[in-house]
Order: sequence, then C-alpha cells, then structure tokens
Amino acid sequence: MIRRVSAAIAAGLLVAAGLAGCGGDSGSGSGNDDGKITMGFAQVGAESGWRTANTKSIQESAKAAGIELKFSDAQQKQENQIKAIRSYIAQKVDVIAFSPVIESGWDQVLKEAKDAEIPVILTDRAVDSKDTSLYETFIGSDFVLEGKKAGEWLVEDSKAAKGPVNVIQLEGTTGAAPANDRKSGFADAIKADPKIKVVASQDGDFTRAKGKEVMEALLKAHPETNVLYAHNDDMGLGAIEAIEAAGKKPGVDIKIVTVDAVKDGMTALSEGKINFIVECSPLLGPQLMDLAKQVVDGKKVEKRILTEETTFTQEQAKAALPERKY
Ligand code: GYE
Repeated sequence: MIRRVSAAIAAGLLVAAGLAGCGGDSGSGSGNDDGKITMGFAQVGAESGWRTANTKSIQESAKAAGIELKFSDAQQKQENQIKAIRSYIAQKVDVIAFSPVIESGWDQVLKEAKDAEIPVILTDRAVDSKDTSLYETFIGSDFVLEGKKAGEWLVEDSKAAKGPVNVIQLEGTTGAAPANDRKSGFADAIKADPKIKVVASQDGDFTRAKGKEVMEALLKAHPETNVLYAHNDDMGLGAIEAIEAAGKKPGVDIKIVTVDAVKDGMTALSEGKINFIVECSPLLGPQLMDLAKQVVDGKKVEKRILTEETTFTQEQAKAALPERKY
C-alpha cells in the first residue's frame, strides 16, 4: 500500500480523511499500514552547531512531509550507527537514511538493508563502498570543493605576506568524508604558493572542546603559526579560546579560515576573530523527505545530489547575520 499512497502524496491528491481506508495490501511497508512512510534516520551525533541545525531540519521536514521519523543519535560511533540501522531493518521501515560517521566499513550492513529491500539514502557524508547499488543516492556537499575554496582564499590572502605562512590544520573526525576531502581540497589549492606550509595537522573531532585542547598543544609546539585552518566552525571557535589564552589575537596574529557558517561562526567572523568561512549547508531535510518519497515510490533518482554553497568574508558575514537561520 505504501507505494500507492506515496504516489498520491507526490501527486498532491492525498486527502487526509481518506487515508484510514487505504489498508489491505501491506506491500513492503513498515508493518503499520496507515499509509504513512516510515523513515529510520541514524544521525552522527550532536558534535557541532552544524549537526544541531541538521537534526532540526530533518525532524521538522519529516513532520511537514507527513513522514514518520525514527531518529537515533550515534554519539559519533560507527558501531552505534550500525546497531541503529539493523534495528530499522528489523522494524521494517520504508526507507533508511543516515549520515555515516566515517567513510569505510558499511558494506555488510548496507547489504542487509538491500536484502530486506529497504532503500537507503546517504545524507551529508558519503561511504567508500565500491558497490554503489547498496544505496539509492547521496545528498550533501562537495567537501573537496569546500577545502579548495578555503585554500584558494589563503593563497589570495597570502599574496601580500613577506615571510612564511605557517598553517595549523584542525581536522574533522579521522576517516570522516568531510575530514578527508576538506584536507585534500585545501592541500591541492595551497600548492599554488610555496610560502604556505601546513606545520601541524591533527584530529579535533569536529567539536569545540577538542578544537581548544588540540590547539593549545599545537600552539605550544609551533609558536611560529600564523594561520589556522579548521574543518568546521566549532573547532575554530574552540581554538580561538586557546589562541586568546596564549596571549595572541585571533584573526590578526593568527588568521583563521573555517567551514560551515553556523551562527556562532558567523558572529566570530563579523567580529574579526575569524577571517573567512566556507559555507556548508545543514538544511538537508526538505530535499531528503522529497527523495524519500520518490525512492519509496520506486522512482529512479540521481546518484549524487549536491548542495549549492557560498563563502563569507567579514563584511559579508555582517550583512548576512540578521537573516541567518542557524
Ligand atoms: O561540517 C561539521 C559536522 O558532516 C558536513 O559534520 C558535516 C560536518 C560539519 O560535525 O560541523
């Protein structure tokens, strides 16, 4: 039944009152045949402002789309996500969506979903599975491009610099797609200027606390640092505290470029503590719900759907802040 009902939703023909009478054929549905699509969503965790906004977007848009959402928070642990996905399979949800904490190690559980004929949508982070039939589609950002934009900004900004440009890089969670890709995109772009060197690069797990802790240690080991590249705003904001505690001025003594553009990051940018932010949009919910309806309906969708994103200078942040939703 679920297939026919969701087709009706897509066509805009659904009359809520008619729903109750749509029982009968249980199809590949969730077992409760109220005609509603049930989605199991295995979230990474609550590590950053980006993640909080992403979770809110998913929960709100599921509600708006009339999709029943089963939501779990894996606290940044792959084994928790695998457990959650297995439980969604056991509950016979109509569609599974998840944001894989790291890229590797998903083939087995994705095969289990496929065998159970439950379509899977990757949101935000990708997997490195060779067999792309294990998921329907990926929706999210081009992280390599984000890293490249950060690097290109630094190359441009360093044109006037006389001496060496010594960069500390705070990486996202080791093995996560955005950590791998933001690192490689950045590395590629800074090749354009031999003055620019990454003097230290370490995992800050995408959190403010870890960003602060790692920056404290790296600053001691590399007092010559004059640039910080953080793979997200939160680590950058933690690092700002470490920089200030070391008696240096963030944004001036140490220039800072980050990725995300969440409100706290944009505020620091507008105050001159960050120099440049590459945007990464967390508002994937509406598109995800749309795709869920399509794949449950058996429709073919594009294999990789990329979000459009911009960048912000300090001036642009000041202008954009009042309208910023997250
Ligand atoms: O940039 C970071 C979060 O996967 C794109 O995860 C996401 C990243 C985001 O923790 O803040």
